[in-house]
This record gives sequence, structure tokens and C-alpha cells, in this order.
Amino acid sequence: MSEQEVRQENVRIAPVTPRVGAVVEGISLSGSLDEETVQVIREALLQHKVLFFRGQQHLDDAEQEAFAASLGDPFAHPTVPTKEGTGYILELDSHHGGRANQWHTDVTFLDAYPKASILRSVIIPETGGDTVWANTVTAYESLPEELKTLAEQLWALHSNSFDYAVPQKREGVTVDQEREYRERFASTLYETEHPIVRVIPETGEKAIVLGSFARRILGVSAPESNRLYEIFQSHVTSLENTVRWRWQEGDVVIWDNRATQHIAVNDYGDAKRVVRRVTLAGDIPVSVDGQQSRTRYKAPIVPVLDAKTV
Ligand SMILES: O=C(O)CCC(=O)C(=O)O
Ligand SMILES: [Fe+2]
Repeated sequence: MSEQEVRQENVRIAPVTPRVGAVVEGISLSGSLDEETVQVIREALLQHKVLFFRGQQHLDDAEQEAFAASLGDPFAHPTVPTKEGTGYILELDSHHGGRANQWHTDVTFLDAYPKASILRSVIIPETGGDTVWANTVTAYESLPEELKTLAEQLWALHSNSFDYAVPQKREGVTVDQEREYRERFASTLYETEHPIVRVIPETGEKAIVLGSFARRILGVSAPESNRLYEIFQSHVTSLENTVRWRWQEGDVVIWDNRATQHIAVNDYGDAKRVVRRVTLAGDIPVSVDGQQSRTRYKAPIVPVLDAKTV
């Protein structure tokens, strides 16, 4: 056991990298964990930001939801219907366009976006389909002081809109699958302003809030917005701030969605990959100077998409 590993009765928490991610052994996840064990998970999540649990094949959809309910308040995706027969499960199936192959934090187009996500692997390709997480707190901390000060003053507009004019042919995804996915995802359009740096209430840590739902940095021109985005986002995706997970079926990963971004590597062609997620309700982010995020716009939209645009 390395010095960093922690033993709590039968529970072992071993960091995967110094900055982000830890493997948790000795907990069989369910809806009937005692409060002490749930507290161990909560504290480990605050510390490591991403927790990996192997061998949780015993979980079915209902038990994943029950576990989620013991950790927080399950929260259904605002636009994508939950899997049939479940209250909260979002299924991502590679054969139906479900490939999260851009860096993002879940659902940041809402003001109170989820606090945590719990992802269970169901079908995993023989090779490929890893997921990478980045610690957005260490990303903030890695900025030079001058850029920290700048980031703390900036806000960004986040939206779930797709840019239908931009061709986005994803490997392994047919035109019909892309259409089906986009139509569901953006059935209601949201636009929300978040500070680029939020303060996490429990720890006081500062985290960068960007990722692929961030459309524009406010108060600067579009080219300036693009350049500034690149500067801050490059600290998020810097390899030092990331951890990459090679999935096995039955794995469960929990991430602090306020302190991370993630991306599912789209390197497995048309192989089948299915993962199921439950998110937990979060609170409205607060900037370093105490202002809250705000939703500016919310309306149903009729998507316009034809085969030429995909
Ligand atoms: O497919 C994955 O590994 C990640 C999917 C994702 O972005 C999510 O569940 O929030
Ligand atoms: Fe995600």
C-alpha cells in the first residue's frame, strides 16, 4: 500500500494520478449502503474528483438509481428522454449517436447543472472507447496569476444548440443517427451565463467552467473569445490534469461534475458501446465575487436539419 492510499475498514482508495482520479475497492454499490460508507464516497469524490469502481456487475438500472438516490438527488436530463422503465437513466448507445466525443462538463447549459454523474458500463468494445477526465480545479491552479485574475472576471454563454451549418460527421455515426440524436438533444434551447471560474461550496476551491457547451466568452469579440477559450481550455486538457480510464463491463465511475470535464474517445469505429448515466442535482454556480449564474433564454425549437448539413 502506497503512502497515499487510505484504508477505511475494508475500503481502499488508491489515487490513479496525483491530480485526478482514484480507484475505490471494498464497496459494493447499492441503494442500501450505510451512511458512513456514503460519506466516505462523498469525501473521496471531493478530494479526487473522479472515483472508479470495478466489478459492479450486480447493479441493474433500478439499483444504480437507488445508489444515486443515496448519494444525492437524482436529476433527469432536461431534453433527452430517460431510458424506458427508468426514472433517471440516460443511455448513451454508440449505435444511436451516443458518443460524447468533445470535452464537456455535463449539462452546463442549465444554471443549476448537475453536481455529480454516475456512469455504469454495460457494453464496452474489445479495445477503445476509453473516457478521459480533467480536473478543472488543478487547471485553474495551473494558470499564471495574471490569467487567474482575468479568468475570474470573465463570463461565458453556454447553450445546448447545435450549429446545424457546421458539418460534424462523427466516425461510426450515420446521418440518420446524428439527426435522431440532435433532434432530441436540442428540443428545448437553453442559454445560460456562467462565470469562467466558480467557487465550489464545500471546499472553497476555484474551478474553470468551460467545455463544449460554452459558445462565447462575453464582452469580447468572437475571435478574442476563441483565443481566450483556447488559452483556458488548454490548461483543462493538459495531460497533467487528466486521467484516462480503460473500461471493463461492470465498472462504475462517479465524477464531481463541478470540478471536471470529460471526453469519450471515439476510436472504436462502429463497435457497440453502451453506458448508462444518472446525474445528481447541483446548485447554481457562484463566481469569485459572489454573483450567481443565470439562464437567459429557454424555448422549444424546431430543428432544421437535412442530410447535406451532416
Ligand atoms: O461515454 C462516456 O464514456 C462518457 C459519456 C458522457 O459524457 C456522460 O455520460 O456524461
Ligand atoms: Fe458527459
